[in-house]
Amino acid sequence: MADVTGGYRNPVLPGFHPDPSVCRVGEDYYLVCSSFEYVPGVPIFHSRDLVAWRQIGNVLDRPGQLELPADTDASCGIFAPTIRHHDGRFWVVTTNVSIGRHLIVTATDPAGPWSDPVHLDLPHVDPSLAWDDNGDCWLTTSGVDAYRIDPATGTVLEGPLPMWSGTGGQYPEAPHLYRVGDWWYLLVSEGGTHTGHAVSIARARSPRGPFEPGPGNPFLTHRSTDRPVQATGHADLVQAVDGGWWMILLGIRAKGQWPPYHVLGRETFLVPVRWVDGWPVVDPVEELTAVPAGSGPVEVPTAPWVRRDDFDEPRLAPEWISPRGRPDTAWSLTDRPGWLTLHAAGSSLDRAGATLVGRRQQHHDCRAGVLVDAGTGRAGLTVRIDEAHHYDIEVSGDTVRVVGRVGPFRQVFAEHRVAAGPVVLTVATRTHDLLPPTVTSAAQASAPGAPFGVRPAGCDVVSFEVAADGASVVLAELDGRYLSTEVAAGFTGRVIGMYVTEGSAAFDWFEYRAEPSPDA
Ligand code: 6LW
Repeated sequence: MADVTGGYRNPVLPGFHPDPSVCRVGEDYYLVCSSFEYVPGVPIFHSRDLVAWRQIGNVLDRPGQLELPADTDASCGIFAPTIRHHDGRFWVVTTNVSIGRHLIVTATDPAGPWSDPVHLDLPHVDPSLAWDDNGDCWLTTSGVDAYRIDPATGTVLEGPLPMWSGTGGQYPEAPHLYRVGDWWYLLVSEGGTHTGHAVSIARARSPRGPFEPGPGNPFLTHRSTDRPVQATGHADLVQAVDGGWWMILLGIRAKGQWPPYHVLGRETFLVPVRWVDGWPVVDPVEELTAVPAGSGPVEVPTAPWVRRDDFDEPRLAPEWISPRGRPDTAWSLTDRPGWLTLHAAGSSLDRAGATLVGRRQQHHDCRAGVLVDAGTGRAGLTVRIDEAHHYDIEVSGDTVRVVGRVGPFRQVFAEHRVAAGPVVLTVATRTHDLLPPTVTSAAQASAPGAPFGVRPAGCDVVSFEVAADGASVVLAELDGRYLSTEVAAGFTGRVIGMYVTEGSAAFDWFEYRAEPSPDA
């Protein structure tokens, strides 16, 4: 890691953390982002410097708050929350697109508990809240429309009032209203969430408008550039303790030869904001951002980035997520103390309903391993985007198998015999931008059931290892492009997860480690 005193490294929240929203209370910053079909919903993070974020909980962490129908599609569910602090309480508003409703929850402690939701049956997505000097609460949505509401009951008192819809780009969305001096600023994203993404601004003397567009719109976009960070948009502004302003936003980091692929989903970035003639101005978003010494975030000392869970705590840590639901009958930390026991609820990762507990892949180069005792069951470790895009290493009986599912295709890539008992299963990813276009590892070439070479120059190689009987073997190396957003589509990114698809299995530990790489 370079010495960047007075600077910081982006993304500040790597891995699939899109649609970020931020607020400050005193010296503390809180950030939320989208969770889609995963539960618990809406991860919430705390920071003192806008750079180092620690997850303190999930806003929607119990079934009564979050209804996700069993047939919720991948990338549906919870979209684009906004967090604000008003009148001594935190407020989060978001949309559950799977039931077509916005919802508002509140808390006095952002770590929770959060209230039961108040629902609003209004169109569009990306709701945001702002309070004016009269105490009126304004809900804004994509479109861009405003409603005056009673946030305690969800009653609409007035609206929709059309506001300002950007400069003509598609999908005007992610609106946020801010009072700055005598003006109300309306921040809007447009151009769609992919490479056309852009951020524009307008202002008015009242939330009702009329809005006057800024002179430099869009004031942030990376469209039609070859910058390493792309798709910059869906932004939120925050004023720091020292009076300076910052903007958080989503972006993607694509890898590989043309066309590039992104595998970590949309991530959260940070840029300093300066005001010029009453309008916010930002520089392009860099992975390494220098800021004048003393004027803002400083680089946090980097220890090796490791997250290990020995499952010794009475509760699951907040970063563990599961697609569509995690019924109490499907998992336990007490069946076998010190182990996470999973019970099969479905027989295949190819369909919704399988028992899976995972975390976001946050680095292009990483290793994740588990010690699993599958007993008489079938259990493993998967790298997934959704039910139709995942690579798995699993054990059942004396056989460890590597399986891939991509679109309509399913393939067993390797099978390997082990003695009965717990095994260590590992997945590792490494970027391959600099290697020649075709690489076939000796292990992969000799692996039974692995008939094809891999072509890893696209973005990364995902490799699968088993350690048992005192030996560690790489069973397969698979092309990571098939687990990218460009192939799978959707709004999420990769998740690495423990699963069981037959009987029960216990996991003693899970360790995730960022491996050294240019962007670690
Ligand atoms: C979200 C929209 C967007 O509602 O993607 O990037 C959608 N912007 O604002 C889902 O994340």
